[in-house]
Amino acid sequence: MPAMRTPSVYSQDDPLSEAIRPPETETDDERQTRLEREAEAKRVSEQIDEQLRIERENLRRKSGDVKLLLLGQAESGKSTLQKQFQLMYRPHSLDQERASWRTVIYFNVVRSIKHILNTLESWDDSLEDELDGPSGSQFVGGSNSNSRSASPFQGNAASSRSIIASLRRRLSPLVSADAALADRLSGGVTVSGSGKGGVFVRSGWQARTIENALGRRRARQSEEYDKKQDDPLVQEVSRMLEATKDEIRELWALPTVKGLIAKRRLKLDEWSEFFLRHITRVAAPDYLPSTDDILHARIQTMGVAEHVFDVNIHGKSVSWHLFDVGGARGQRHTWVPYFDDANAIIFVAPVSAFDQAKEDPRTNRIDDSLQLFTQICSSPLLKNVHLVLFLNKTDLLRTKLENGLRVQKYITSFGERSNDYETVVQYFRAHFLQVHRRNNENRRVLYTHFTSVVDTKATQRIIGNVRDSIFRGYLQSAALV
Ligand SMILES: Nc1nc2c(ncn2[C@@H]2O[C@H](COP(=O)(O)OP(=O)(O)OP(=O)(O)O)[C@@H](O)[C@H]2O)c(=O)[nH]1
Ligand SMILES: [Mg+2]
Repeated sequence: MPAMRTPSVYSQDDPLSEAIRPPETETDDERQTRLEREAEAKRVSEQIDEQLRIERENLRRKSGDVKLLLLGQAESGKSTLQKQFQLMYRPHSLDQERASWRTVIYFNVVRSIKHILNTLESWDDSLEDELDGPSGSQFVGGSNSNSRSASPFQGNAASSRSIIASLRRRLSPLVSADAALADRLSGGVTVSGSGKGGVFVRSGWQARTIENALGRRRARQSEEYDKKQDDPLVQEVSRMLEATKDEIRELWALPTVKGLIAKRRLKLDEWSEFFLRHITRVAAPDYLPSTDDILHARIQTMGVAEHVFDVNIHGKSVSWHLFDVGGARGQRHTWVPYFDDANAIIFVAPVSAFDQAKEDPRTNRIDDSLQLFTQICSSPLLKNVHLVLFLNKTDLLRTKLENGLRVQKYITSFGERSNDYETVVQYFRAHFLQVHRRNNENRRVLYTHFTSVVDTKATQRIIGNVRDSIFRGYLQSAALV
């Protein structure tokens, strides 16, 4: 057999490498020619790949499918908007998932209680001063207005502390279900990330939560049998919720808690407040989430989830592929592969977030949205894409302004403008329009909507409107092909 070969970059075991291995007698000139030849071959190969990609893309276009990307920062409302599409074009599929949303909603509730208790603990000693001192609250009226007069610390701090301690003790088994629920939702894999929800989820988790609960049984048992099996963890949490619903209500009604919210020492997410307000219903033993509950449930998206809907237009059914992306900073690199054959984008920007700086404490969330929107508008890959902007969470914006929160405090350039809803939304809209104008070589149109995507009736009307405008643009571009 041959003599021992010297180590080389060409694999010794791979027969293909062996075949293309340069002869050991290769001169410098020969080597130069070979490298040039190889570079040319690589270029040709890449050209072929690109042609194949274009052909695939043309085929896809001819097939008539529409690709729509939902983009925007974390918690902007993309997945909620996706649910509205689902509700409109595949309502029975939401019904099939309904029961499994319980896991998410329980998780949202348990996380909220944990957050309240942790905040109470860290403020325990200074609560008295904080809540009884001169009021610096920006809030007037609403549920916050009576927080001071009703402070439990007026005269009886010790008893208030003991109430909190007792609530903490009684709620501790429920709170400790937090990790197990998180684990269940992430499909048994804990992935750390910057997102606030702390749990990442891929599409298809609804089916997986049930699968996990059943110990990933491989046997094909009858569906009837599967349906009867409920996740023991979810059942256990349900029992605990039922047993402690009075304590949860008590905690939520504590003047101390209301006071901390008013002072912005305790910051609760919108979904926390929503489910705590509805705790009697959510904690009922036979609880089945309503559509409204599902729209308010919060679970962070990981990667990109594709949803396909058949959309009827002028009597013709067209498949729409909706891509719901994870908006957290660590997730944004996953978007790019979806850019080059997208037909349309809905960019979702939460305008209620002007007082927040979540992922990066130095960046106001509206600023983050504007920066992201700049990148989207200026991306060469997206220059022919139909562009729609949703200025979302207008309901929450309205409430914040009604509660006396001043925009100027967080966005100094707002200046002395009037702090009313109309002025504020138009001010934000103008900023987005400016970004678009400055990055608009193709003179494409930007369609803007003020939305609250948890509002089904209004959102479905807007979806119809967006569908028609995308379709008009789509027909025009198809005519040019
Ligand atoms: N009140 C109100 N809540 C909203 C609105 N839009 C979204 N939400 C809530 O905000 C939370 C976050 O919404 P998601 O749809 O999960 O956000 P996302 O953009 O998919 O977030 P990522 O998956 O992390 O990128 C959910 O609890 C929603 O119910 C809105 O217009 N009004
Ligand atoms: Mg999402």
